[in-house]
Amino acid sequence: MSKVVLDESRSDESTKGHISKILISWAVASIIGMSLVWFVLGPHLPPGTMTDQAAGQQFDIKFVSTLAVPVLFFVWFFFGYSIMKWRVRPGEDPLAGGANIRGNSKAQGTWYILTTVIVLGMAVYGTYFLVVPAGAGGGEGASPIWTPATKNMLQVQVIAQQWRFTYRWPQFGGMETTSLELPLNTEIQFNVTSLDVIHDFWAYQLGVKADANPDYNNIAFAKTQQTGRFVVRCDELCGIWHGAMYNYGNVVSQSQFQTWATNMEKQNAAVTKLLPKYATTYTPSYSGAGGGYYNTATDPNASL
Ligand SMILES: [Cu+2]
Repeated sequence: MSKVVLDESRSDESTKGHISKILISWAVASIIGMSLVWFVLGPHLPPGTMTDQAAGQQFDIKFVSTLAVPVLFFVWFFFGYSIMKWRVRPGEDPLAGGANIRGNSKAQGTWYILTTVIVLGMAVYGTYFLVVPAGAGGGEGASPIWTPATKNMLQVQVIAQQWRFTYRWPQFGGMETTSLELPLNTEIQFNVTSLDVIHDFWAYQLGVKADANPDYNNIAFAKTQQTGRFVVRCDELCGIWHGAMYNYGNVVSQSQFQTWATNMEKQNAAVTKLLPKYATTYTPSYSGAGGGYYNTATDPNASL
């Protein structure tokens, strides 16, 4: 029979000493870790700060990541300390164990209260920021709950179809472009729709990711605050060329944008005339059977 040896550090009397050792090292490491995540990693977290929406999302990720540090460290520190101090050593009876935590109402109570506060707190935080700042760039449907304070917005209609995005500009004669240029320091209203299946307009660096559904106008807002290039991807599996359904856009100065838009309007004038009148959605049900989005006179499939 093996001899039971319990060293002094495993007795109930020294429990308090163990706990304070764990708590002090955990607290110090947590403060360092949280500062590193907030100040060093934070500014590099996705999706950047090109729009107010993107900056809001970056803040949320930074905030939640910082909160996660003490939780993660507590698990690691408790685990590490347990292995170092309380592991069974050769010759010890594994069943002798240490202090029994079961039935310890203080430990249980603390655990219940702390985890409840953390989970409910994050649920409230997440729900608030999902609704209040423009649906967090996710698209709020046809009648948004939250709208920006300004009425002075650039309207951009995003039209998805297999397998590309095009953009219509009701404030520029209803022209349609294949590229997306946006002016700096401007509130943009994206009206996202689809001509065929479900797509998803994901302008990564703009912090906008809104589903594009046929016969539906999904509205998302974002205010540009930095110039630069951004990528637009389809983020809803939409057929065989889904993976190739992406392009790039630019946030440029307001004067550059004006030049681009007026040039495009002139260049596209002949094509714009052939397009159906600007509307929030385009489906066969809007223009009668057989026509749909396309002009029946030129659409080879109109008789199908
Ligand atoms: Cu798609």
